[in-house]
Amino acid sequence: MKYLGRIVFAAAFAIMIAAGMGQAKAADSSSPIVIPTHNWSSQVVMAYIIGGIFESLGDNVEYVPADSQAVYEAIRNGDVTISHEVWQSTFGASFYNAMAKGGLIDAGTHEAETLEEMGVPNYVIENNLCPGLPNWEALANCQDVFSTADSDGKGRWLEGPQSWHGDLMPNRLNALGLGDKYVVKFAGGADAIWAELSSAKKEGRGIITFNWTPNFTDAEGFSFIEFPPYYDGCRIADGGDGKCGSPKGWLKKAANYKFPKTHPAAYSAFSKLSFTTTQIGQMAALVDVDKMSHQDAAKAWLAANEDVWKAFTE
Ligand code: TMO
Repeated sequence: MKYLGRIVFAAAFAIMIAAGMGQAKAADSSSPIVIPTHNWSSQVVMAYIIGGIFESLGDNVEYVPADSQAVYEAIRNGDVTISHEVWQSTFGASFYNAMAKGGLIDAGTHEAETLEEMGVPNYVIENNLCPGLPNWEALANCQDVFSTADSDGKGRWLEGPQSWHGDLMPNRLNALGLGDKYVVKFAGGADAIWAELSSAKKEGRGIITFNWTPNFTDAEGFSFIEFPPYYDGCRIADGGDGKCGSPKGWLKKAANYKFPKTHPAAYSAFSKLSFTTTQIGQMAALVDVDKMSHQDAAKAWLAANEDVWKAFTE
């Protein structure tokens, strides 16, 4: 009896503590969490996935199309709440600039490692279209293999939209002494890169494009060109001579500094959230291979991966 009494007392006490803690923990603000969308597929799908996770916690969410460089300033000043794909090579400088000015915090790093680099489809190497690739020095002897109708007899480097990189690739070509042999053409959007890759493959023709991993192309395989290794400061924009490739980099998350206070539950989930190379590649594939809308892709991913994302909310 005495023993049972103790158990009942202990149980009641545990309930009181639990209830008390529930009250002490501030609820998330009902003001919307503003999530940016950019112009590559995994980022947009992941935006809706994260929005879905926040909604499962009772939060309100808003999506805004945003420039992928200017977004860090927008997070710093509070117009946008988070960024969930901060790629080291393309956005590291903007991310740290905003952090230095104040108002933007580092909300952790995804498990996936990243690379954003020029490369060729595997058949270019397998069929030996440019002997010596993936070593960059091989490029000096095969500009003809990569020339196109609009490249003035030079080889074409098909870059992503200029909003991602600015003059990084034209600078790199010149720094490496390839400026007379190659010219950079900027794609209007990621879809233009995928369309070019697909028609080049059908024709068995040589092509050099900007690409990245994690991406849907990981599944089939893609060969990134091996440039002289990256080191901090090697780029012309960072004061270097520009003779370097892109870093094997990180993929971070950023948030406005007030987010942990205004939305503690959502912030906790966001800080725990981490995706792998395979998961991010699949998010892109749902759109770029399976041709789903970004929203439907996110719904399908959330439904199929509850075990992955529910853990972030606990
Ligand atoms: C920013 N991106 C993943 C397109 O290189």
